[in-house]
Amino acid sequence: MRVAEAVGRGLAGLGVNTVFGVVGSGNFHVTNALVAGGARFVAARHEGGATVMADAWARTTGVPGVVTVHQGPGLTNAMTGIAEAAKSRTPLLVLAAEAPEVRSNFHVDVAGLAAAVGAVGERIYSPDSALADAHRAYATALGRRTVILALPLNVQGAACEPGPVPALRRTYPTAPAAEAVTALAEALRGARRPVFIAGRGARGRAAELERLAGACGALLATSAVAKGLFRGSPWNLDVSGGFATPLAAELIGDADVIVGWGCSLNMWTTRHGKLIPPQATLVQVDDDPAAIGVHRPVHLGVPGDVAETAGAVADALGGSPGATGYRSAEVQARIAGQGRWRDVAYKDESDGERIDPRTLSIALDDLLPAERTVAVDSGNFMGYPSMFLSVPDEAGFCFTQAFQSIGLGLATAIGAAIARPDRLTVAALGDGGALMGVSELETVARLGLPMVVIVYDDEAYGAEVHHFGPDGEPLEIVRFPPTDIAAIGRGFGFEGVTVRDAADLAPVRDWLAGPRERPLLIDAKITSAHGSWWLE
Ligand SMILES: Cc1ncc(C[n+]2csc(CCOP(=O)(O)OP(=O)(O)O)c2C)c(N)n1
Repeated sequence: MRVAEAVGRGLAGLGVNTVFGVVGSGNFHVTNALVAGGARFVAARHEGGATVMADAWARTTGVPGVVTVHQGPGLTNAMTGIAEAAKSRTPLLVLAAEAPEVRSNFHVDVAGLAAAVGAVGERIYSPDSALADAHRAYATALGRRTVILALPLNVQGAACEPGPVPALRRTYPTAPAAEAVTALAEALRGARRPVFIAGRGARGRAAELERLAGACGALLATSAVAKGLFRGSPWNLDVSGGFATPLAAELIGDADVIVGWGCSLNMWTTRHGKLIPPQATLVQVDDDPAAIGVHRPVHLGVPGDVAETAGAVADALGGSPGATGYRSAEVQARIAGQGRWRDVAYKDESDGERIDPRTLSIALDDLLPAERTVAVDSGNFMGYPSMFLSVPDEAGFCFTQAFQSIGLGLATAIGAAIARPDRLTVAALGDGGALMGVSELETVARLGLPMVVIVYDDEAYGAEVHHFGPDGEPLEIVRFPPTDIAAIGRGFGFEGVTVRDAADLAPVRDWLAGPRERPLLIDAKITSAHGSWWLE
């Protein structure tokens, strides 16, 4: 058997059942071997798209994603997606063919590219070590790393005798130290206005956090990437940071103890630190000790698994009746009345020609089924779908924004849609991001994904317009003439609707009531008199 086939079959044997990619000569055999081993192959139209799809699939399923790319340009095309995944600590394995001859024009320094963006460089060293090399790379990815596995063409083509694939290692959650549990219980026992901010490391652990929050009277918030985690709790403040509602910002700003759970407390989650009151005791719980205190100094750092730590601290507090803490009837009523952005009064700036993005988002929130996955691109517009479209839980929001690249939103939606076919996937894009990632519209149509793509179309790079406009800078270089994006969608096989007014959403209602045989693209011509609140 050739190494390429042994590696593909070996990875399938480890449980790889879905692979994204763009196939060229260098990854043809390994990809076909994965398929022969039982994996589904999803062909993207650009390696950047393929990588982001695998990333979003991994985030949504909780299982490492796998993407396969051709040597040279196949890998360089994938680099933005790889950077996003690496910065997000997505478990992702990139199978990258490699031209080993250094004088070859197709040769690129794979390990150097990996290191440059914070990914791990691995390689298939020899026919004898091939299976062990692939196994090691997959196991590293499993530990929340993005790994580029170089597959040199000369080694891929060599014969090997594959032995049995060893099972993957089992790992167990990290228990916190007893002293740390006591210290955190002490801090919470004395807290009058505690707030929990849960990050991606808390996904899937809402029940344990809610039990502890109930015992100490804490309010609940998340970073953007964990949005939806506390859906349904009357104490849910939704997202902390730039996206926060005025009420969430006020209540977090009055906290006396803030605990970040699996949350890095970075500049976005804390509004560059301004959301964290200086007098508050700041605690960070993370199963990676190296993550503690990276973005801001904390008073107490607890290395430990989020669920294990929350459970141990709740037990330590146990016995006594739950403290009221921040949970007064008044706070509850305020959250019920003003806890969502759509509850915040605003002046509708729709003028018949262009629709206010808030009005559009609220109307879509009402129209679209609650069982949905929302994927959002980058740009001025991005707060509207992120905060005005509700999601059923943390798996219902996919936010590939660690690198803040525009153009990733559509591929994100595709990966999430494949991971959760039971939910309607909604891709929310700016016109800039939509046109940058446009090639994957064909992938949506070809795969028959029943997706809704909403383009918040201001005919500009709105983020730049609103960033530089107030200073009187010339803006011609970031404005564009009108584009009929609905027609572009129809060309790819979508149903296309242009929306200038809430009444124009009638075809969306019809599409939702119909068989949804073709995906739907909504080109919403939005107002853009000023920047969105989070940008301002
Ligand atoms: C790959 C990449 N190139 C450039 C940028 C800089 N940038 C940030 S937002 C933005 C404009 C995006 O425009 P659009 O998608 O239409 O959204 P809008 O800001 O208009 O809401 C640009 C160019 C970026 N973030 N990523």
